This record gives sequence, structure tokens and C-alpha cells, in this order.
Amino acid sequence: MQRHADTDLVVVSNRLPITLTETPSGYTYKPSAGGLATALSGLKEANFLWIGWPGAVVEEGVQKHIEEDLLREHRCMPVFLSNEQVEQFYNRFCNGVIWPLFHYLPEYTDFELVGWNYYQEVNELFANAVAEVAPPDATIWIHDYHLMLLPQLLRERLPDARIGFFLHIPFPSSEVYRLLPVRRQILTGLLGADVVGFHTYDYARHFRSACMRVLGYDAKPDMVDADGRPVQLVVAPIGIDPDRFVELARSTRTQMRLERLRSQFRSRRVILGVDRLDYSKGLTHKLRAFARFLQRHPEWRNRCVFLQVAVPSRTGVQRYKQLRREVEELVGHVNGLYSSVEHTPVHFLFQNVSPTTLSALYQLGDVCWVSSIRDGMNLVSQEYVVSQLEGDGVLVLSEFAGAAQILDGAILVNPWNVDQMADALREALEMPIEEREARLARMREKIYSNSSKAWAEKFLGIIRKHTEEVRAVPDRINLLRVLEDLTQACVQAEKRYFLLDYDGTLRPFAPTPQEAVPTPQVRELLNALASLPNTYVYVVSGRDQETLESWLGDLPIGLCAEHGVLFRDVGSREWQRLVHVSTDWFETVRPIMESYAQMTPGALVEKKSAALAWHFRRCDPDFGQWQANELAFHLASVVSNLPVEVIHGHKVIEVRAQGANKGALVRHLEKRWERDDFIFAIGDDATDEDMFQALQGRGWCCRLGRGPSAAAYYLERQADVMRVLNHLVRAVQGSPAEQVQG
Ligand code: GDG
Repeated sequence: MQRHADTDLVVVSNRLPITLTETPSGYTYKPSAGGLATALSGLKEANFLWIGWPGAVVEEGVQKHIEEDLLREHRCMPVFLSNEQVEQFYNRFCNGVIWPLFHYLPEYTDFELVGWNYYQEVNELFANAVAEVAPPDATIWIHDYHLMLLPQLLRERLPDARIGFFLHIPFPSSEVYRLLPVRRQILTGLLGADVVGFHTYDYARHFRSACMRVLGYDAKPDMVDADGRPVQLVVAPIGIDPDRFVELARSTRTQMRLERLRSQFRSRRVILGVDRLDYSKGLTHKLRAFARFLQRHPEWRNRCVFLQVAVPSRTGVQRYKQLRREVEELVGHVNGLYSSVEHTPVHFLFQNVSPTTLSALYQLGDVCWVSSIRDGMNLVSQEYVVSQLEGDGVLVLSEFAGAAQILDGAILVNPWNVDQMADALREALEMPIEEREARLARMREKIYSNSSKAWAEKFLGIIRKHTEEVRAVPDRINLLRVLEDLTQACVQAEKRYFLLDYDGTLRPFAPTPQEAVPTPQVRELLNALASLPNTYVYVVSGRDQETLESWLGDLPIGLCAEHGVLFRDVGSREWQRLVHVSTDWFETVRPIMESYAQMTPGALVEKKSAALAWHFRRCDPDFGQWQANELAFHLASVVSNLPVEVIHGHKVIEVRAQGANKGALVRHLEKRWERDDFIFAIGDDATDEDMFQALQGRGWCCRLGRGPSAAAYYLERQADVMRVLNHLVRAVQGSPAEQVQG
């Protein structure tokens, strides 16, 4: 498969907007005009390529042929899945784990995670398919919960791509999300994107909170700091194409259909429901509330019908079969109680209806009733509003649907409150015409101003803008891009010096500082590096002398503790002071830190020989950050006349003696360095900047993350540090270099 250099945009979703059906005479392709397909059809990026599953399992022999057809005729590239993959990935994991949990139904969630391996496998398949055809700097827009690992998998394969992800379903509160056994993997997968979009602010806020609580990342309200890489959060509620619905509503076929329906229902008012038969849509809640309404308002019993279209969905899944039985039983129950010879109150259609019929039903409905217990957005409510050509229908809408945040002319209901829903039906049926028209007009205006096309353009615009801004950070180069030069410089040098930060650089952060013990891999790497000829390795850390000595003291490396204050040289067991400072100020600063620690559960004060540190890694992320800001503000006024500096590290506020920083080690070592020596310094936070600055452009300085730094190079992830260093070890040893990819 060739790369599509003319492709401005690659759209990836589980399903293609084309449905493939096997017939006796071969395969047929039917475009499915879903909301997403319509949203993207009017985009400026005419050349976009759509990658996804075509909706049918295809024998290997004909795959090539179908691929060519789809590409030529529809600019779609199929990812073929086996029966087993469809069952395990789609039915078991996507719809048996993610769908229920993200709709706040842990009791429906299969926590055994059957299908998780397939979820990973299918996401890999998609990643390979995209990487094969997308230009390296393509804009890639990934959709929905089926492909949440894909952003990170693509970032590894296409480091220069601009990746956006949009979640169409709710993102649950972090209290629910954290139940998920693979919660870290899913978040890490999503954070591979440059931009992650949601329908509502609530979903974005839940996601941000999950990143902070589950991964320990820092975040601003609209940005997550993913190991130094800013991931933009976007609230972009999806819209519909109103013109298309109006056109369909006006068409002769629809009007004829509407006439027939009107004569069938004559003087009865119609309460309409249109939903996939899914437990998130609150169908049983509607039926109970409708029964309550009829019970309380006998005057309406023969004057209205509740017409519910329930579109068959995921019919192979046990939970959905059960739901169908439950709903049908309830329909029977209500009709049994309130039917008469002439009148049946509930009309239940378990079937797909044609677009024409759907449009006619939208016009027929005096009330449209959406009672989802959770719904990412809900497009039916928007479609109903614009299809109401006469402009006097009433929308009764669940406050748990994303749409409730846009459609402010609806009567909002809590589907769990049966009485309130019953009252809302009465209010809707008896609402004066002027109010109905005014409410509908208000909603129509909202829908027109947020059409699906405007939505897609807004989201793509944000991907472009954000990636431009991030890439515009001056002059920093991805170290992986210059790996060959780095390797060559390292191999050819007479002498090599490595200045390596520990926490967050050699070792990922752990929940408590004591848990970040060096792994066997870290120790092996340091040993291998230090055993290279003429190679001097220093671990430069904010940690105290005892910890470094006990963790790394047996290795043939140099150690520098407390950000450059204490030093043990390569080949020596003795520690020396690099910086001589007064610590008289401890007695002023320590009580302030202690009092803030007492007020902040999880915070602790650490005393070092030339610094005091206030750690808040184990605190509630929001409260910890808040208290840290307060403390820093408080300290600023107290320390202004003291010989100290206040440093904001990763989840730590540190007050330390002036001059006691990692630059001290550079100043100590530089006397030994000769012009052609290879110097490599790497770190991940503000305290490493002193080391980079002291090097004054000499050697290879690398800081994790793309933000501003004195280091000319960056790596995106902590795991890359190990890969690069191992690569250098192998290269100097002369063994074949391991493949290191971006
Ligand atoms: C997910 C999220 C979010 C329905 N019945 C028939 C039919 N439909 C069409 C409707 C509408 C679509 O299906 C349903 O969309 P919803 O938004 O209501 O719900 P989900 O399918 O659950 O969609 C949801 C959406 O993604 C988009 O982000 O809003 O929250 O769950 O367009 O018109 N179409 C036809 N016959 C039917 O019988 N032709």
C-alpha cells in the first residue's frame, strides 16, 4: 500500500461510513450517512482518507479486491477483522467493559476484561494500517472508545503526525473510571494524542482528573502535562447537519408518509421516542413514567400515544437480549392496564426505520422524549428540533444527556425521578403554543450555530493550532531524530561523561519517594555504561546522600546528592561538599512548611543538608497544588531577604541555599574536561535547568518533554531515556545497535 502524500487528513473510526454486505453475487457497498460521515462531508480537506472496519468479515482471498474498490470509489481503507476479533474486541471489550463503565454502570461491566488482549491487538492492527498509508506529518483524527490505545501507538510510529482524538461517549467521573483494571493503559493510550475532545466540560474535567489521580500528571483546566508533552483538552459538542434534515422533512415522500401517519393517529397527541435499544437510553424509565402519567392523568388516557422506535443494537450480546425482554414485558404491562378496544397507549417498534419514516415521525411527534440515563450527546434530540417544520413540538430531555447542555429550550428531567418525568409529559402536552414555539426557536438557533460541519472545522482547527504552537517552541530537537549523530559523537570520543538525573529520568515517578528504588534494568544500564572505556557516569539527584549511597553506592559511578551539594566521585567512597552554605534560615522556613503539611493530608517536609522540601505527591492533586501555591506565595514574602531560592519541582516546593544547585557539579567537573570529550546531561524538571545552563551550550543536553528549556534536545517519554542510553552502550561496545524508534 502506497503512502497517500495528497492526504490532508486521515479519519479513523471503528466503522467505515460504508457498510459492506455479502450477497450471492458478491459484495455490495452501501454508504451509511451517520452523523460523523455527514459532519465530515463538507470539509475543506477534500482529500481525506477514512480508515476503519467495513462492517463485515471478509475472506482473505477477496480482501485485496475490496480494498482497491473502497479506496478508488470512496477513499476508504478497510481494516479487516476476523469473527473472533469482532466478537472479542467489539462485543466483549468495547461493549462489555468500556461502554457500560463509561455510562456509569459498573454492575454491567465485565471486570474479568475478557477481550482486552483483542482490544490491544485490534488497536495495533489499526495503527499499522494508518502508519502504512499516512504521510509522516499527516493530521489524524481518531474517533471513539474503540480506539483509545491508538493515539499512543501512532505517536510511536509517526512522531511528527498531528493527532486528535474525539470521545463520543461520556468520560465518567474519576471515581468510576478508576475501577477499570487497565485504567493506566487506556489513559496513556489517549494521551498519545495532541488534542483530546469531548462533548461537554464535565467529561473533559473528569478526564483531566483521571490523568492527575491515576497517572499523577499535572494539569491545567484545559491541558494535561503528559510527561512534559502538553495535551490540549477541548470541549466541542457535536452537531448535526440541519439543512439535510430540513430538506428530508420537506421532501414529497416524507410529506406523503406524514399524511398517512397523521390520518392513522388523527386526534391523538403523539409522544415520540427514538433510541437504539440500549440500557443507557433509559427505555424502562420511560415506560414506568408513562404508566405513572396515565395513572395520574386519566383525562389523557385515550388522547395520547407513546410511540417508541427501538432500533435493534448489539443483538448478539446477552445484556441487550435481556433488556429487550424487560422492555417488551413493560410495554405489555402498560398496554394491559390502559388499552381499550379502540386505543393502545404504547406503540413499540423494535426495528430500523427508513430515513423518510424517521423524518415523518419527527414531524408527527408533539413531544419528543429522550430519557437517557447517560448519553454522550444524543443526536435524536437535535434532529427532532430541526425536523419540526411547524415549529411547535416540545422536547423532554434527560439532564444526563450531553445535549441538555446545549438545548436550553427543553424540559429537563431526571430519568430516575418517575414523578418528575410524568409531570414533564403533562407540562409538555399542555404547554401553550407561544411557549412551545419560543422554546423550539431558541433550540433551533443553537443547533444552526453549531452544525456538524462547524464542529468538525473547529476541532480540526484546534489540532492545527495546538500542534503549531507546540512545535513552535524554539530550537528544541527530538533526540531520537539525531540519534545517529549522538551515537557517532559518543563512539568516537576519547572520554565520555554522563550526568544523569534520577527521579523522572532514569526511573519513573512512584507514589512515594521511597518506592522509586532502582529497577534491575536501571542498575544494569548504569553498570554497563560505567564499564565502557574512559566513561564517567554521575547520577545527579535532589535525593539525600544516604538514599543514593544505599541504592547505587555499590556501582562504579559518581553520585551527586541534594542538587549538587554533596558529591562522591567515580572510584571514591568518600563524600565531599561541593557547596558551603549557611542553613540558619531553616528555623524560619521549617515551621511554615510544617504548618502547611499539617493542613494538607499526604504532604510531608523533607530536611536535606542545604534545603527543605515540601512534597505533595501523595496529596489530592487539586488540593495539593492549591496548598503548594499558597505555600509558595507565603514563602516568597518571608524569604525575600534570605540567601535562598524557592524552586517548584515535580510535586515539590523546595527552598534551598543559593548556589546549591546541579550547576555546582558541572562547575566542579569542567576543570577535567577536554575539548573533544563527549558530555551528555539529561533531566526532567526545573532543577535540571541549572545543570544545562552551567554547561553553556557544551555537550548534549536533553530535557524530557517539549516545553521551554535550556537543553537543546528533548525526549517525549521517560522510557525513551533507557532506550537511548542502552543504544549508546551497545554502540560503544560495538555490538549491533538495537532499533530505537520515535
Ligand atoms: C453515540 C453516543 C452521541 C436512530 N434510529 C434510526 C436512525 N437513528 C439515527 C438517529 C441518530 C443516530 O441514529 C443515533 O444517535 P444518538 O446520538 O442518539 O446515539 P448513539 O448511537 O448512541 O451515538 C451519543 C453520538 O455517538 C454522536 O457523538 O450523540 O451520545 O452514544 O442520528 O437519526 N436512523 C435511521 N433509522 C432508524 O431507525 N435511518
